[in-house]
Amino acid sequence: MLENNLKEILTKRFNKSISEASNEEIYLALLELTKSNIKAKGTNKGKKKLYYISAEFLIGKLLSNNLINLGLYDEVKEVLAKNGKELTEIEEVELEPSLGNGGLGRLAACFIDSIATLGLNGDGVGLNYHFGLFQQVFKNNKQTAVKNPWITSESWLNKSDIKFEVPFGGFTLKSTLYDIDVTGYNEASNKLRLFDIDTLDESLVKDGINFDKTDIAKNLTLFLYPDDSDEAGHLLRVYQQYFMVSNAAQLILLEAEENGYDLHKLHEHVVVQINDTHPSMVIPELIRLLGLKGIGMSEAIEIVTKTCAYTNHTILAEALEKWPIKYLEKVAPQIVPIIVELDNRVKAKYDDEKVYIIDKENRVHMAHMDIHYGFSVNGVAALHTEILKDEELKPFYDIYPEKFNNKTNGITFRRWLLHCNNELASYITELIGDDFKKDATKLEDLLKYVDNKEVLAKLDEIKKHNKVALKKYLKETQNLDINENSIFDIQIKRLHEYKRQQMNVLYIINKYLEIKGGKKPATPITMIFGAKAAPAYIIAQDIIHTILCLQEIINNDPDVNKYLNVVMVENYNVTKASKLIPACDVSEQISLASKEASGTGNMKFMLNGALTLGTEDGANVEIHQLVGDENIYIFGESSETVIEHYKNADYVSKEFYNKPAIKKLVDFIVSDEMIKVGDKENLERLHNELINKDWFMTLLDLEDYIKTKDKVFEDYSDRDAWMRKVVINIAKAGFFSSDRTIAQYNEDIWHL
Ligand code: 26Q
Repeated sequence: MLENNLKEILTKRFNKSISEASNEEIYLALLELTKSNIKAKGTNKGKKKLYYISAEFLIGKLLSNNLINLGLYDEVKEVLAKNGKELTEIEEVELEPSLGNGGLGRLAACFIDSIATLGLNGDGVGLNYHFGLFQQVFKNNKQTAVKNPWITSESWLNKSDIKFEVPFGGFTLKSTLYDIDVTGYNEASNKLRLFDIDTLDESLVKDGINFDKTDIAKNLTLFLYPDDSDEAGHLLRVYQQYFMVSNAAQLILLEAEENGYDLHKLHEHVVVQINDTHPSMVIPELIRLLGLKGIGMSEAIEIVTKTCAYTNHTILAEALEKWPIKYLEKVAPQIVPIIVELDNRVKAKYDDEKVYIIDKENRVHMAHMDIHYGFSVNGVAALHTEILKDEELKPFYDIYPEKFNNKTNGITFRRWLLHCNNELASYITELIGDDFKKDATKLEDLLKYVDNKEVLAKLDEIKKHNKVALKKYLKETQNLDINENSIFDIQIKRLHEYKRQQMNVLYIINKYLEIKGGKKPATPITMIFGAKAAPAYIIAQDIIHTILCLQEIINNDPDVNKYLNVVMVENYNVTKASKLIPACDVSEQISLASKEASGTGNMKFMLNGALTLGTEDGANVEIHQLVGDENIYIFGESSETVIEHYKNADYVSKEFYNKPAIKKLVDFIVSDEMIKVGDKENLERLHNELINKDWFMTLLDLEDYIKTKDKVFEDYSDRDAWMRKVVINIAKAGFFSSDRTIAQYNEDIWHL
């Protein structure tokens, strides 16, 4: 049946059989076949609909994901194999849409998968960035950035006939809506709705990622902004945000009217989830549009407050968006009086400056608007939500305790197990059947095998296969040679000081010096990094530079390279994550306690049989609780201690630097060896930062980190004991299915 369909499409389009067709032609045929299968299954319906508005949807490649969700993956793989073709090679043809920075964008992608899987009526709404987030290219041990085109003449994007007009200060832009089908696992589909402008001029981008910022009508949807909340002058970002939410609000009202809903009861039919503050202007925009439909201000405010819910993803104060009101006056003057009115109502009721929307410096605090004028505020892991309630958003929690709730993040097991680690998924199925595919908590059935040597050995063997596959991939893509018999220790995530890649760097320096001094590890170690840094984030660039210099020195040192290697994977993205994670032994989750809201990579690693080396931060806390002390490696100061240090401003990195054992490691950054392969200016800046500032307290936890990590590598030698821990981690990962997270959102917030 499927085989005939595929043959038919290939004949019609290219007049070729499966074995004659090129990988590109087969990809196009599978695209067509998949789309028509999705259509045949229909879309989710319901009397209430969710709009998940997000500036980012880091969806990754879609072919295999959709085939798995439709239940066609194995059959397609077989049919292709029969004709001498490899599905994994066909996958290579597809370009990855880079419509996100990191965790927040990937979370949105996992969520829309789970929303469809649970059969819920809910669409994602965002923007169609043509060049997405920049592509990272290494040159002279440094990151450079170029555009990342992903839209081909035929793709998953379907142009709809929906068009709106978005009024900006002084001009209006016409929008067009594109849809991407979002398949559920054996269920009907939903849509990801991406707005774009017709007048975009891709030729504005010449070299790198620079372009003429003046003409919004030509540049609005060229790029996604990197997560560089420190940088000043984000006017274009505000244009993007208003364009996104005005379109979203118009779409919501259009669909409400098509369904004949009474706009006075909008909240009974619509719920809007605001993904961080990036879509916060949807609140005044909806109020404005309801006003145009004849609904008075007070009633409109009430309706919108009952419709909108806000998710917070960060406690870093500098990352909470505060736009100068001047920006808003320029971009969308029509919503400014509404924001002022919303703020006046707050000021009339509360005389605490901390809860005002517009501050003394005339900046609009987007999160404050969301909390006052939304019905739900959630954090993304238990610890994170507690910190929001007790510290960062305490004045709001005092006013609205009933609005606050926790929704611990999750990941879709379709992509992060079934697809990326097919061999492991098949073996699990052999052991416990395939109920876990629909109910992830069933993975706990694996616990009965914790002492079964045969099972442990088989799991170890699967890990080895994945390591060999990664070795091959890194050879092909970056011409790097890694040792499949070494321990794979992996830190992959955006480059940020609070995530502390620099602490991992200091560990590597320590190990390097130890090996040089004759102390060799029992098992060789490969330290793997993957990270993009916002181009304007200088220290982050310096850290990447340091890692690349260490890679050059260590991998070329014959005294050391048999025992230790360093690898920085270029252009880390979803595709690379799905090759790295199944091959990992040690998952690095070493953020400064209290700073990582949740993390989701930690969950992906655990599910794929890696052990966590981490601080008591974000969702690590919940992983720790689930697996127990014996099956995780926890180190570092607690979030309480860290928060106290900030309050008292009493952390002085120099005091730690002055310890000889630490000084030696930090000073290596500016050693002759390093300066020979690197750039003195970058290395000195990082050196100085660690000694004189170290805002994220790297040196505070360094000694405990080194000690704990050494223990991890020692423990690796006892294979049975290690694999026992691995089984427990996989078995306990079920809680982190995004199906669970979404069921909780629906139960507590959305009520679809
Ligand atoms: C803001 C202003 C201007 C330009 C960019 C931004 C910007 C862009 C992206 C600010 C923040 C982001 C992304 C944040 C993010 O990814 N947060 C992560 O969200 C994950 C999902 O909840 C959590 O697991 C991570 O802990 C959190 O860091």
